[in-house]
Amino acid sequence: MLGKVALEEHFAIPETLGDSSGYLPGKTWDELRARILDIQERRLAEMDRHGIEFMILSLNAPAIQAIAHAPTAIALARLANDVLAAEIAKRPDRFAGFAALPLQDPQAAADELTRCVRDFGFKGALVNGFSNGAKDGEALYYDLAQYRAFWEVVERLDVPFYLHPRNPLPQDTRVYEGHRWLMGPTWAFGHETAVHALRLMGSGLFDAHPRLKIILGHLGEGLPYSIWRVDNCNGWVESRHAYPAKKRICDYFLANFHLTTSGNFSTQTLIAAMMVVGADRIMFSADWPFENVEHAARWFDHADIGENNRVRIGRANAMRLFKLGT
Ligand code: GRE
Ligand code: ZN
Repeated sequence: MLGKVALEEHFAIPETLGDSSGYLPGKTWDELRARILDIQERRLAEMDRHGIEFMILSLNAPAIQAIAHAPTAIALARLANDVLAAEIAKRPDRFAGFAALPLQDPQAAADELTRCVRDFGFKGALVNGFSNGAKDGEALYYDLAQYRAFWEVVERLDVPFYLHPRNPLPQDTRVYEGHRWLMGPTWAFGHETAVHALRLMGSGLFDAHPRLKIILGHLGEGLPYSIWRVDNCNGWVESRHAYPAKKRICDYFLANFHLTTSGNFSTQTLIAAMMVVGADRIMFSADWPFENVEHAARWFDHADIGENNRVRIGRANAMRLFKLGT
């Protein structure tokens, strides 16, 4: 399919490059480093070769989120967003951006998002899970009360917020002890991110700000497959849910969330996600440079979902959500 839009596609700056090492075998590092630092050469060639017209670019992970010292996080987010804006300005016909945000300081994050949307035309934010807090071992999840004013700004700007994975903090990884292969994209990323999304849904955030749009990658980090049980377990027990939100969790999942295919090129899983959230809430993505654009595109272009759904998921949904080409 020509004209695809992709939106979980990462770059790095020298200051954040090291955060992407160690996930893949050592001998692949030279290749990954070359891929992730490039924007205008190899990336555009991959896009041309595989029918991707437009990419919304984001900083690598965990980058800003893992910096416990808020002033440093604020300065580095600003630098990364400035670099991204300059790269996009070279090819605004092919690239747009998601802001990196220093959520260690909610007000600074709101200000930075506002700056990026207003001055650079960024399409929203991509945030790598919880932010490290100033206290040792502190993980700041965005359902916490101190984030409500930030979310109000996101809703007012009317831009999506991509909740991207990161690993849990070392002290929260006991279940993976002796099984390090489960860390990162294999399993820990998805689990960490799914729980964060459930926290947002159960917190009442979307009652207060019903127009928020949250994007999850990897076909929803397992949630489409599990959301029914979240709402319906122990169905014979009355008022068994004790969370602040007013509605069922699936009501928020269907109203406030969008999914991408990043790194999850399984037709069975895509069809399951389509049956839960509908084809209008799913968008094509690759997860370059950690996954291959070629693998994503070859799979998607031939997946047995019908041409109508392919156009919606491959392009039209993103054009509408991000108001592209208007
Ligand atoms: C990512 O998408 O951010 C990612 C990593 C590390 C390994 C794989 C992966 O940051 O998809
Ligand atoms: Zn990613």
